Amino acid sequence: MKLNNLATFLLVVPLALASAVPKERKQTYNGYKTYKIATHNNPAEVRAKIAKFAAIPFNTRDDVHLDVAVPPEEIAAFEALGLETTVLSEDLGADIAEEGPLVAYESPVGVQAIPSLTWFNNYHAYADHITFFNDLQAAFPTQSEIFTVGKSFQGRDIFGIHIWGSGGKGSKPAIYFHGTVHAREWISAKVVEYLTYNLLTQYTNDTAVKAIRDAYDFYILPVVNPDGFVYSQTTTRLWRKNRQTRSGSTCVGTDINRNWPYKWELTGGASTDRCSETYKGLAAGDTPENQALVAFTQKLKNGKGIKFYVDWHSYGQYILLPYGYDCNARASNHAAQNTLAKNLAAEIQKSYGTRFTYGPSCSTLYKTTGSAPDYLTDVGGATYAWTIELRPTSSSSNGFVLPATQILPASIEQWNGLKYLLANI
Ligand code: 0X9
Ligand code: ZN
Repeated sequence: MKLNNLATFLLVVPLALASAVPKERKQTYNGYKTYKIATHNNPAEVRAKIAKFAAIPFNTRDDVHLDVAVPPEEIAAFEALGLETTVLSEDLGADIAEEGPLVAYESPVGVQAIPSLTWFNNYHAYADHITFFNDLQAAFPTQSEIFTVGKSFQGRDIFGIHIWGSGGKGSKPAIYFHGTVHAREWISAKVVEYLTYNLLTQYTNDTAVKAIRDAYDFYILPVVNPDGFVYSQTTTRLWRKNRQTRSGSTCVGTDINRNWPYKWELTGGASTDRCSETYKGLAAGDTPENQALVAFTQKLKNGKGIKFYVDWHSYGQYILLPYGYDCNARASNHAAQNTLAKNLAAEIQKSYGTRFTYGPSCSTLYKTTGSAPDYLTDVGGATYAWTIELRPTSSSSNGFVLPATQILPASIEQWNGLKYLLANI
């Protein structure tokens, strides 16, 4: 082979190989219409009827209704089925456009400068979430530090911030938050970041904040499923699980909130189908994300203990108390939990009138096995371990896709709620 031919070969072959590898393109969802289909306790029948469609189911509880996004070319045939439907949205693509673009974040200028509140006007790429958190910590170096608990399946750090008060680092019981275990629930990272922002910036301005900061150590992880979160931003907006591959299946992803090693083995609250949105894994705790979170949870338990855990999700506007694994099981301090949740809902409502429903998670929403709050309660020893499902309500829209204009109000109402909560536990 002559040299110039070799050069051509070297240039062309990699290009040809590259084009042979399918590159995943970003899913736009333009023209997708979303529906709520009534299932009347027979979701299998509805699922069978729509099996031939490329419609994407996007809710996890389907005994009452199954929510689906139908591609434009299938809308006529789907409607001809005559199912009992309500239209949630005429165009999911338009809703995603309203959610706004991922705006580039700019670090504040100056030594120990506090990031701008404009962070909460838009959604941002995952890399910017890391920078924002680092910037925020750097502005309060004597009261906080960044930590990592381990790595995701694809090797990203699972990070958080530890914030302490006048008692010094690690001297008080833990307030422990996880955000974005479900990739598509973007509002969860934002709300958790807003709470973090205020815990740090209001310490010297607000005596109520000083009191809660001095009473607890805070451990806040805004994105515990970084691989899924990145994938929801680059490729499939409605991605939920992690991005773990397993031999013998083309379906990707395990639901980290069905993988915790507690009541994992029970049936009816998770799926053994690898393609399901609630796939539980092959064994309890067989996701790297869960292993990292379990190890860190044990560390907190063995330290000063865990006073309050919240797993921040969306959507539906719920405050969910233990347990998920059994609809009749109640925490030993259930009465106190219920009163607190009731008062929290009232406090949240004061800001913008947003209504949150509260109660034990299984009986209020649905059964879940291997979920975080059950583990935190019975194994982690947390006094309270809740799930909070943020805006919007479950009946209004494409819940995971919340317009950027709602980031701040959704965050402020939780901040006001949190101040109440932590002053009353
Ligand atoms: O299914 C989940 O993991 C949570 N809902 S979501 O729509 N964000 O996926 C709910 C977890 C709450 N726990 C129970 N219902 N048991
Ligand atoms: Zn969720």
